[in-house]
Amino acid sequence: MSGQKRVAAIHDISCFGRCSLTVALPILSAAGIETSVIPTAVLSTHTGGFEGFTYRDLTQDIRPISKHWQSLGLEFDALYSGFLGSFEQLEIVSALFDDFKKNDNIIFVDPVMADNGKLYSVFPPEFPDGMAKLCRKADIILPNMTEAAFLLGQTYKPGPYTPDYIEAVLKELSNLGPKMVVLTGVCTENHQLGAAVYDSRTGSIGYEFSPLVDGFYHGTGDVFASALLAALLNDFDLLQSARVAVDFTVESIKRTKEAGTDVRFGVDFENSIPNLIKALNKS
Ligand code: PXL
Repeated sequence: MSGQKRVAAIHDISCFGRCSLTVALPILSAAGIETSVIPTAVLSTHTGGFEGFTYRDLTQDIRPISKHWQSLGLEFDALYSGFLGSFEQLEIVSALFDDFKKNDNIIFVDPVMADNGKLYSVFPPEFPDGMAKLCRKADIILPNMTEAAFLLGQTYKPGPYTPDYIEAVLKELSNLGPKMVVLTGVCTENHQLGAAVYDSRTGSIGYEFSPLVDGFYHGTGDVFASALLAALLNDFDLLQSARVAVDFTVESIKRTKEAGTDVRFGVDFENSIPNLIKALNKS
C-alpha cells in the first residue's frame, strides 16, 4: 500500500485515565496515520487502581465490525492490539489477524497483562498462555519485563539486568513466533531505563535508554507502543523507532511528575506531541 498509512487499533476504551484507545488514537493520528478502531470494551476508568469501575464488554461486536470491513475490501498497514479482556477476545482477534494479514503489513501485539512482577488482577493465571498463542501470529511484540516472564512461563526477576540475560529473553520471545521483539522496562546496572530490540531476520540487537525517572505511571506502555508504531509507519527502523518512543514517553512522564498528577490518571503525552512530530519529520 502506498500513500497515507492506515492502522486498525484494537483496544478497550477506558473513559478516564489515559491508556489504550485514548492514547493510541491521538498519537497515531498526530503522526499522520489514519487510525480505525475496534473498541473491545468500554470502562469508566482503567483497572489499575480505581475502585468500582464499570466494564461493558464488546466482544460480540468485534467480529461483525471486522466482517463488515472485509466486505468493504479494507486493508491495513498495521493491526495493533493491546489490552484484551478474555480468552474469547484473544481467539477473535487471532482470527481477525488471519483475515487482514498481507505480505507487507504488520501485526503488532502489545501483550498487555502484567507489570511490576504481577499479573493484572482482572486476569486469571492461565491468561498468559492465551496471550502467548496470540503472540505467535505477531510480526512484532512489545512486552515489558514482567509480561516477558509470563509469556515464557518463567519466574519474574526484578532488574537491573545484564545484557546476556536481556539477549536470552529477546531470543526466547522471538522463538514464540514474532520476527521482531521490543522489550520495555529494561533497567541496567547504570540506573538507566529503556528498551531492547531484536530483529531475528538480521540477528541484530540494540538498546535505547534514558536516565531512570522514579515512579510508576499508568498507561506508559500504551504511550510507548503507540509512538513506536507511529515511527515504524513513518519508515524509521526498529531501533530508531525505539529511540523516538523512549524520548516521547520519558518527556511525558517527566512533565507529569513535575505537575504532581495522580499516577492513575496517566501521563501528559498531549504536550509532547509537538516534539514527537518534530522527531518523526527528522528522517
Ligand atoms: O494500559 C493498559 C491497560 C489498558 N486497558 C485497561 C487497563 C490497562 C492497565 O491496567 O486496565 C482496561
